[in-house]
Amino acid sequence: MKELVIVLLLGIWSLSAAGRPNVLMISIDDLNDWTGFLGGHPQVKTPHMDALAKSGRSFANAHCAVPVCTCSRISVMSGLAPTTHGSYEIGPSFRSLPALREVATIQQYFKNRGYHTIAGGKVLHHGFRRELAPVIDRKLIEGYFGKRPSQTVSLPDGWSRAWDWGEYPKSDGDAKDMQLAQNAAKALRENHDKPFFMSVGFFRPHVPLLVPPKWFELYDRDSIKLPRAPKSDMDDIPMNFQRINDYALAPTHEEVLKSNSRRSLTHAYLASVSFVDACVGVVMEALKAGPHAENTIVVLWSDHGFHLGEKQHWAKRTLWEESTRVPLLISGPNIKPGQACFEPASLLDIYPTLVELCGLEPPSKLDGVSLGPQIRDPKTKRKRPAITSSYFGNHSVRTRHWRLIVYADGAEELYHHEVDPDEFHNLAGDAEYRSVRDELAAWLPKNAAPEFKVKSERLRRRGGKGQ
Ligand SMILES: [Ca+2]
Repeated sequence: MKELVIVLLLGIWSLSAAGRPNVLMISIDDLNDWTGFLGGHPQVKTPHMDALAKSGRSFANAHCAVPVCTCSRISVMSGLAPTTHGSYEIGPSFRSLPALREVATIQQYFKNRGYHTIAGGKVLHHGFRRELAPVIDRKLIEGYFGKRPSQTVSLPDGWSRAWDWGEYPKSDGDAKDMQLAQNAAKALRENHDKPFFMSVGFFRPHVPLLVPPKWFELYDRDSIKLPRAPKSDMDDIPMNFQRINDYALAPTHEEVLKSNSRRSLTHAYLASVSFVDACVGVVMEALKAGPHAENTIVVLWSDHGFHLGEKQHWAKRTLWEESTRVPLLISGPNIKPGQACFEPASLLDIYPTLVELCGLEPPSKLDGVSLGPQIRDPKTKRKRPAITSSYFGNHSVRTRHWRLIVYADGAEELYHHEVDPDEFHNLAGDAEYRSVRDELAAWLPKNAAPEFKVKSERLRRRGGKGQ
């Protein structure tokens, strides 16, 4: 009898969240490695994220599961790879994927275990709507786009309006991301009767690159360093990369050059990164000053990277470093500030990591692996590479020093990051590296789930409008 009571009590305790840490998950849209702590651009100013990186663990070799918004976010929230759920391009929402019908989002998983769920901004691309709506107990803000100017600001003729850029709105207070930051800050200053799982999804530096003037003024337009993008870089790359732009509304590199927009767009991206950094700062200042400073795990990530002309490409969807590499920061109670971790990590690892850090049992199926060992010691080796998939059948395998890309048609690229961080020299086919190639190829997904496409043409078109 006594044993039974203990078992029952333990059961009740394990279902209760009392005493567990809070989670503050900050996602950023289309932020590549242009942050101070990742060093992707020598002039970028991101003091708030740099401070967060210093306060815990920065995963400096972290990569998305899919280099496009919807599918990357679905992968993070489900903890499942695209090769399991079948979403490789914008279109299906979380619940429309047959493989995820019975799968809980990470927010739902924590809610089921006694957490109060708070969310706002762009978390899941399609939002927590319809049957997912009850997952969120408290909404921080409606939508994430914000006001658009009545006329375009800088847009060249013939470009998608989604790609406008410039000084808009006038002040931070009128910008949606900053309003979200302020609402999140308010909630962080409040007491809650149970632990919370707060998801804050900032939309910049996603296009349109519209942010208030002060963020443009942070940079001297004429002395901004442009990324290295030699045309000759393409000479050893298979032609199939060109299909990557099929669905996107991004301009081609030729269009950017022809309209003389390269420098202005780069300026606008840097301004947008600093603006979103300030939004992160508002949230982090409130956390530090509020009642939850000592008991909140913070995880900050971006859904994928972004090209600004490298490999003659703009935006995302490629399997190269600019598209797959993302900031991934984890800090909180019992996480000692320290060195960055250069072992490969995947955004799929967020789910199992948070479950472990909060002392919860993981769901039965997760495709990632907890980063707990690397949070404790950044030098702990990871055997498993980071896998990224873009469109069905194309995969990249990224280890500490190498990247292998294998396309659906069998074409390959191999890069040695120790000596070629720009991925300028494709070593695929070089007999000297055959064994490296084979070792990496052993990690390529087998039996990848076929691509699931939404049937509705209207939905597909709407999905295709997102970048
Ligand atoms: Ca995105």
